[in-house]
Amino acid sequence: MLTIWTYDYVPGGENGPRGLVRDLRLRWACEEAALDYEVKTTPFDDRGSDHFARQPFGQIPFLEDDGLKVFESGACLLYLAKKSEILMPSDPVGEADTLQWTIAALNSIEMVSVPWMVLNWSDGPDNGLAGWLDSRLARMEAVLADREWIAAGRFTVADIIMADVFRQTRRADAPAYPNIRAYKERACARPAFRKAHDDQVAHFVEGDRARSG
Ligand SMILES: N[C@@H](CCC(=O)N[C@@H](CS)C(=O)NCC(=O)O)C(=O)O
Repeated sequence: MLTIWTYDYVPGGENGPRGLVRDLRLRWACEEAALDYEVKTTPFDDRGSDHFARQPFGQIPFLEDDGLKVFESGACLLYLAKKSEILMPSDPVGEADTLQWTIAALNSIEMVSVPWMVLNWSDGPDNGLAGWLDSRLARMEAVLADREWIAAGRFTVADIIMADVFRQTRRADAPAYPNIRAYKERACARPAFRKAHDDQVAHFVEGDRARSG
């Protein structure tokens, strides 16, 4: 049985992260591949030494599989992808394509979009990183002009990470990026995404009850 670890609580409200917390990536992959999993929690408020022992930055998600432990959502996704061809083709060409786009989502898009998002809080959307982010989004807009899914000619784990990176980046919703928006909508219409999303939201509602009770 796989265990996906997340927080017991994250702030709610309109600008809170519920529905965007990165354990969703792992839930989504397990749902797509019909892998059995459970969800366990670590405290959001008091991150103790046992949390840092499992995730050196005190973040979530992290994954356990029969004693084996993995952190970093990208590493967890690639670990899960080894368990099911639904997530990553086993032929060398399809596998390489899936790997390269998984890393591109993390290391070429998210590495720009997260710093942009942080600056957005203080300096607004047209902050000093907007041009850099726009150049990456414009390239993705062109790439997505003629493909339904990002790698291997079909849905793979690379779509889970790419679509989720776009979900976290409000700038990707700009009118300049219709292909990105359509891609994100395709991904989010998948039953596995909807289940993962709704389960995460319900998890944090339940967490609220536990805190107030
Ligand atoms: N690179 C990490 C980032 C993980 C991350 O940012 N997790 C957020 C939740 S979505 C978190 O734990 N934030 C609290 C913090 O950074 O202290 C990954 O992809 O797993």
